[in-house]
Amino acid sequence: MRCSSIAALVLCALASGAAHALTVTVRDRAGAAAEVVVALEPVGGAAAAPAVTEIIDQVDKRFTPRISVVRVGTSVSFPNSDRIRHEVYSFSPAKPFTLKLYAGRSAPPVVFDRAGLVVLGCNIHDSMVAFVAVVDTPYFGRTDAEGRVTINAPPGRYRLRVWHPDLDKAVPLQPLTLAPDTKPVAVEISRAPLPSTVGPWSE
Ligand SMILES: [Cu+2]
Repeated sequence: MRCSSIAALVLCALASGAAHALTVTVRDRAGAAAEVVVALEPVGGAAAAPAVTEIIDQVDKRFTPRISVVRVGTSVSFPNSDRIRHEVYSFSPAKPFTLKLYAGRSAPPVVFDRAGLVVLGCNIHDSMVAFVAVVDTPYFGRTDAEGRVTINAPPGRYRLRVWHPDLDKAVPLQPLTLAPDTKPVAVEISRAPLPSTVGPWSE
């Protein structure tokens, strides 16, 4: 097939599985919602992926970044850049673990091998909290200050996942077929008035 006419270009894009850029905008009552996790989960599962490594640092008694999104199978290192020791743990069913009191880079990386939400804490400093959204897809991102994220994914059938720690109710997984003419998606979220619990993860 020669990719010269517009129609042929579209067919060529489909045939080659060329990525389509989907823009998702997330708002709450106050306006743009930043740092919202957005993932396109392929219906029928994602293809196998090479192992990746991410970093969640600890600086001034804070995890940074506070909200991460990683693909299942990602290995995360937890360097401690403070001059005091931290003890990183999670009780979350998707990945319970404890990195016993440590300094520097001595803690072994943790492999996030199950999809789901992992809440991180420090056994010494109660105010330290962070979130790892583990998704079964390579197509994900977090919204910027304008509440916007663009995700490149091949055409196909997906479920759109939206999550933020301050949600007061889960955002239902939304079926979405990605095609060259797929329009941008707008999502409205509802934030808990006093975020004291963790926003629910959609199942
Ligand atoms: Cu600590």
